[in-house]
Amino acid sequence: MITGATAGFGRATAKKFAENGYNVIITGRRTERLDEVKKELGKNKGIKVLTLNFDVRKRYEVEDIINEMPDEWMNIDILVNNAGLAVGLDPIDRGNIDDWDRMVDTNIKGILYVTRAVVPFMVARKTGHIFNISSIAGKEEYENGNVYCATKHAVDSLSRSMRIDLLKHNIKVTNIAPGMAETEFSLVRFKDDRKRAKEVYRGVDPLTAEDIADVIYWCATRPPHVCINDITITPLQQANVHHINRRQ
Ligand code: NDP
Ligand code: 8X3
Repeated sequence: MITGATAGFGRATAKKFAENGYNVIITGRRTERLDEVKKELGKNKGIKVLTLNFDVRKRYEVEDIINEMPDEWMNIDILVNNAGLAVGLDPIDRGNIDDWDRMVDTNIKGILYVTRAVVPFMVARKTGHIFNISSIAGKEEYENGNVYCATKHAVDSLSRSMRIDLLKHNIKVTNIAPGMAETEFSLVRFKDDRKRAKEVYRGVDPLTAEDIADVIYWCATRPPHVCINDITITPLQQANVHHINRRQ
């Protein structure tokens, strides 16, 4: 199950797993996009695709839709908690509180609601692998990143907590911390301001969604006794949130 599979990392990850013979559950809010991705994934012979249309912020919707899945889909082996977003880039004294709510509700509460609904099935089977998509913004802070950074720090922390709590149940937990990657992320952050979104990647060859999908797939296909706990991945030109070697 991959949350937020209608774009970016989630869509590329769904494609990677489908190409490698996995049945996939893809989720998101945009129904037309879910249908489009399902059609694309369906080209891989012998695999099944289930689309679930929900907003990860809506606790009861998440619970009901996951609990009402057909029985054959209940045995989720891998959960990729990917749905998330940044909205705005404002100093703490001028931040838009609605933007803050969207980030906290999606990036923290969304992961909690989905994990709480899916993981009991993994615990019952004593197997499973959870991926949480955090960020380098979950390792460090940058100017005006305040609330987004805080939500991703929370994800980073939750990954470690999940690993501890689920240790006795044989469940792997992997925290993924990507740097700059060109997806719909900046368009969402800057509310469809294409010029501002493009400027983020000026003079840099950013990561692609496929780069992240490759890393997730690699982690998921290690031998049973190996758990990759945490991976930070940035473009060659980015050392951390502050140091970027842009071409002039
Ligand atoms: P995209 O904007 O391209 O994709 C985000 C996905 O999340 C979409 O499929 C969207 O689907 C889904 N989503 C957003 N809000 C909700 C919601 N409330 N309920 C359900 N689904 C939702 O961004 P990325 O692929 O870049 O981002 C994926 C994750 O990676 C995020 O958590 C992001 O914070 C993180 N990240 C991104 C980086 C980057 O530079 N791109 C770097 C580090 C981390 P829909 O709109 O259809 O609901
Ligand atoms: C996305 C990467 O550096 O824009 O999480 O916060 S950054």
